Amino acid sequence: MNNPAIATVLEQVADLLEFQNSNPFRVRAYRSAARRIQDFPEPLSEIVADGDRQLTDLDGIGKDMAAKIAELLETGKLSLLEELREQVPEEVFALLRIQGLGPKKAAILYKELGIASLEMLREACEAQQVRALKGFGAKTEETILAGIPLAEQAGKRIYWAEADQIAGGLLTHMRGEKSIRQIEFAGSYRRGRETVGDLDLLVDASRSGPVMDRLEEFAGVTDILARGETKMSVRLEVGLQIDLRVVRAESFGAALQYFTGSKEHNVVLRGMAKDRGLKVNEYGVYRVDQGGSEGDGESLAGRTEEDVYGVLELPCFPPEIREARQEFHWAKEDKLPELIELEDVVGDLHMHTTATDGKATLREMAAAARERGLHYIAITDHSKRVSMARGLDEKRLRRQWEEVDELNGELDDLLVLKGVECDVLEKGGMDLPDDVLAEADWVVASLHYGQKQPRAQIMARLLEAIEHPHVSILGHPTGRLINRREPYDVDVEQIIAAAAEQGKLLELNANPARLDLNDIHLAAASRHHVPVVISTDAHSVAGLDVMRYGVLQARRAGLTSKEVANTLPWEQVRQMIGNV
Ligand code: DGT
Ligand code: CA
Ligand code: CA
Ligand code: ZN
Repeated sequence: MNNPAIATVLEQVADLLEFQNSNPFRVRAYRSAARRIQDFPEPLSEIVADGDRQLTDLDGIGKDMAAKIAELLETGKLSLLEELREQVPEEVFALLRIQGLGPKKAAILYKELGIASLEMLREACEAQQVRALKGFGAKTEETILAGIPLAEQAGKRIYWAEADQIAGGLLTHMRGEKSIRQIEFAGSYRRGRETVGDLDLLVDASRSGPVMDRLEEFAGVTDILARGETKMSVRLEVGLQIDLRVVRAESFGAALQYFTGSKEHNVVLRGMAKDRGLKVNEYGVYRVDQGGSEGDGESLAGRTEEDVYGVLELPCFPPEIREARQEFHWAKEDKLPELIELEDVVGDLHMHTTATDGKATLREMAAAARERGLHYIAITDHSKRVSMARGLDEKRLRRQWEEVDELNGELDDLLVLKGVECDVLEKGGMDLPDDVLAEADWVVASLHYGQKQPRAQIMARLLEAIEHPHVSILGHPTGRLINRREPYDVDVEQIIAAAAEQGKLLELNANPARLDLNDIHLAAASRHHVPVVISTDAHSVAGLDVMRYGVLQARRAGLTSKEVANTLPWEQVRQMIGNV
């Protein structure tokens, strides 16, 4: 279990304790421990494994908390959380997922109106019963109602990055079973979707029994939902379901193709097969006149995915583009894009330091970027409007730039750019004077306030920012937070058109909760020849490692390295934005 996962469990404990109106000090202890652990630079498991050190050496971690963490690391579970879960009706957890509805308010809804599910909550809001409660009001009621759809989705799907964490641990665990010859994840996880509904695991093994036993033993498995001859489903503590299928070697490729999907991609594939008198299923490719189900005649292919696609004279599509959008068209034209890879990325143009809300200093970020082999980075701390993050005014910004100059004098393999993430103000206009922005190498324009304004207002602000002579790029252009916050009311097509006209760039924010722009918008940007920049928006050294999630998203959009500006040397990016 990694640090963020531990933090999530402790947050849940805090939520449930607060829901139960427990001692506020106890609630706070769990919350602050969670926050502390979330960004702790070293895996706690290493501290526990090290005989010379103790978890209690960490600030804010007492003896009791250390024992809880040790239990989590050892078993993947926390008995306290399970007890709390038994005391609180399960549906109530769903209420806690609504943005702006904390455990305290959820408790009031439960006690006063008996609300224990999102459906009941929706009805109560629509009947205007919620606004009558103490501390709620009409505005709160509206916000709650608007947040219900997202909360419904959040209950069913987790971030790809979280699924990846679990998948990695599961793979290591399963490999301990020696009879496994091949093992691969399929489904939305393999396709790299932003969120994953469940994990589909495929195994090639001589016997299924030992493989299934092994899955049962995986830490964190709480329920066996089904176990048959070749299929098994389990549920993990975190709520995620895992579907396991054990197949024979001669069908492994066919099963991998089938269960990778997407459903829509498979529909097109089956149609193409049919036109050739063939049938594709999870066992192989068959001639229709020879039956076409398992055991019916000889399959023409099935051992590998390449074979399955090959029989249909198709390339083995990268899983990321198997969504029945452009891939079959590309294949027909023999123009399958060579998708961008993490190694192509040579710069990172959005990151924060301790000058604002980052956790690492300028020098620490630069050192970490060098370690990761980057050639250039832009330091883009917040501007003054973001007072919560102690955003920079012109004076502090210029002082930071002096530090950057000094650092550049010492480094010969990394270029540090003078940047800023300048807020686009609620009333329009930039948060810093033009003469300051003119001095920057790189200006990210972002909107952090007034996100709920009507479309006309939002668009006016964004378009003005794009047209601003010193703005290089729009940061997280739609502002959505996956599973948590809807995008601003923005016409992305118009934004892309404006960026094309003004010679500006658009960000693909690689944070796994943002992934903003999304795949559809990125493909549109590429059609309009607007270069995309994949940025980490790192707020810590570890934050630099989210680049790979952004690259995955870019691949899903069919982007090659040519369409992503930060695969190019800085000199060329600079010319793109006319900063010469
Ligand atoms: P998810 O789990 O909601 O994130 O999305 P997927 O794509 O992983 O969907 P899932 O787990 O229901 O099924 C995995 C793959 O198996 C899916 O992408 C395509 C294939 N598949 C599953 N059920 C069907 C079906 O009824 N028809 C077809 N053609 N394919 C299916
Ligand atoms: Ca799935
Ligand atoms: Ca599934
Ligand atoms: Zn930022």
